[in-house]
Amino acid sequence: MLKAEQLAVYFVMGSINCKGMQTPLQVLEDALQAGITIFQLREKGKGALQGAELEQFARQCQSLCRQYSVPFIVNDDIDLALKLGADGVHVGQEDEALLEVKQKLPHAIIGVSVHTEQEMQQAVAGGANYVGIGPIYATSSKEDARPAAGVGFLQSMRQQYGNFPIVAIGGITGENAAIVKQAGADGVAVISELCQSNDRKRTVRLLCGAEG
Ligand code: 3NM
Repeated sequence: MLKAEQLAVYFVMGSINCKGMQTPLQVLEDALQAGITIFQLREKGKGALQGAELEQFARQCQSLCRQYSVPFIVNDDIDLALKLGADGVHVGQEDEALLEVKQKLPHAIIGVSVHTEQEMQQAVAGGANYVGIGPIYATSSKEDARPAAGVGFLQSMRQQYGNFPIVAIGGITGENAAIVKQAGADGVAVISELCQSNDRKRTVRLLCGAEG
């Protein structure tokens, strides 16, 4: 249902992350054209869309992702994911319990953020399809982000969990992506690096770990 390769370049975005000349939908389409492999709608923070506006925006994102055959994942909002028939959801430790999420969305891709061995163990045993580990480096895109953890925890989870799909997040750029992948991540998840890029094809290549 989810291949680890699909995590390679994981674009996370909400409308407030796009402050440049392009609209959020233009940013998403450009990123899809550039070759992102999975997309997560994370509509959070001050000024985030809500209700009918959020639903409309989410449907537009979903439709773009479909055109490029890229999985469309919804952050946190299980009801929205259900309503839209999203390909998946991503939940944190504070969000709905994994068991409930699986009951509500038995066929969806389920990602869980983990920060400790215990959380990792619970996510894997509970049937998560992939885990997100972060923040690896300092980030300004998440208000309540924990301190940067570096690649140590990621490395040790890779060693303990064989080929279980892992995506790394937090402060990842074209410059440090190769280090993160070497440490064991199947892919890198980014907000700023793609939202703020002037050349998304090049950014995607760099995030893949390829030469610019
Ligand atoms: N989750 P950027 S860090 C959404 O640590 C998110 O779980 C994180 O944004 C975590 O690529 C983060 O701009 C923000 O650093 C990532």
